[in-house]
Amino acid sequence: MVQALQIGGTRLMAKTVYVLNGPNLNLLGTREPKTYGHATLKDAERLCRDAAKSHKLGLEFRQSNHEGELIDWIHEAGAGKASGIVINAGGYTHGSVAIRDAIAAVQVPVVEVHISNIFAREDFRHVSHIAPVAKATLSGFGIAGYALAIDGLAAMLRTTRKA
Ligand code: CA2
Repeated sequence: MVQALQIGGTRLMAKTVYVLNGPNLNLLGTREPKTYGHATLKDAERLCRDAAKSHKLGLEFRQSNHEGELIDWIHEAGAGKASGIVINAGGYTHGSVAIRDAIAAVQVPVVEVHISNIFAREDFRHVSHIAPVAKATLSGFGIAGYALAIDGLAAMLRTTRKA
């Protein structure tokens, strides 16, 4: 993992992407295949590792069933450990003001990802508290959405560096 480095007077940006997964995503591939497919979270991690490697980015891939732990990780990523965050907040997407506030508080770009198309499901899933504070949202690409989110983040980081 490459973190922020100070060389002389020059501060180099962290080149790691944090991929954070919320509650119940550890169950991926074991239940509800019609909605989430047969792939596991480990499969999603593999896709992320390949995508990050292709962009010469490091990867931290984590899952938690606890809101506070996810918030701690967002703070950690924002405190110089990461250059961007990909987050699937699971059910917290539709209910957690605290996760939304944590995302709004960090300076790094955040991309929201959902395996299923949340807009084609129950009404309560149509609202994301994260979307208004995220740079982008991907929803409905299955686990391929994770790799697409890293591709998009890498493109954003390239643009930011040139500016
Ligand atoms: O589509 C997504 O990625 C979701 O973020 C998944 C969440 C759901 O609450 C969101 O509305 C959309 C649920 C994650 C739970 O995943 C399971 C996977 C297999 C079996 C049971 C749950």
